[in-house]
Amino acid sequence: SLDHVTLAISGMTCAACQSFIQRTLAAGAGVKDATVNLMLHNATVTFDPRMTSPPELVQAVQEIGYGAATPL
Ligand code: 9UX
Repeated sequence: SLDHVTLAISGMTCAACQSFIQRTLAAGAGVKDATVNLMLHNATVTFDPRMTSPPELVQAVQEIGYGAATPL
């Protein structure tokens, strides 16, 4: 079955950041859905826990230059 996690995101200041982070998360192996909320500074991700994990999702966001933390 699928798991859900909410990540706190920092350094996200415009809609292009939001789109970039959302597309990065959505492209990850095992990610079924990713929604980034610019105003709330978070990301909600639905994922297959056999294929990825919250620490891997955090790392993917950090690798493109934003702060991320889990769980929120
Ligand atoms: Mo917008 Mo985000 O001009 O790193 S893309 S601030």
